[in-house]
Amino acid sequence: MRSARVLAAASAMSVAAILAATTPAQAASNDGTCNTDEACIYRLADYSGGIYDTLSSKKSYSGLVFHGTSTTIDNKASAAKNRDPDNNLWFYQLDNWAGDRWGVPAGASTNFTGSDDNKWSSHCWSGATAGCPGG
Ligand SMILES: [Ca+2]
Repeated sequence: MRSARVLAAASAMSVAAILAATTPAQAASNDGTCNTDEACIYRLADYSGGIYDTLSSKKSYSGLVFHGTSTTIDNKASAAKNRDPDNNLWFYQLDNWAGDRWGVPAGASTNFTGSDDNKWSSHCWSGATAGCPGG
């Protein structure tokens, strides 16, 4: 019994080693997965209907599309997650971080409701992005 248990433990360790070797260590922008440190923008409420995930602040959403689609994200965000545990994420009505804004605290998530639905055209992390006007 003792040797069988040791063998089982050794097999589990081999599997763990293989998984570690094939799993990317770094989060990747726009890979369809909302990773730590990313801003994740969703087409529909409750984090559904398409995702755009990025590690970067964006001064314009022009040309950016939801992962695996041709649907542009500009003026189409209905929910968002701020996976950065240290910095507040701000969304802006206009390009270049201008117009109305909505802040998502570090590590928080939100649905954009009412007149704030389908409104946003740029974003940045205050504290982490030079020139980001949010608090
Ligand atoms: Ca990602």
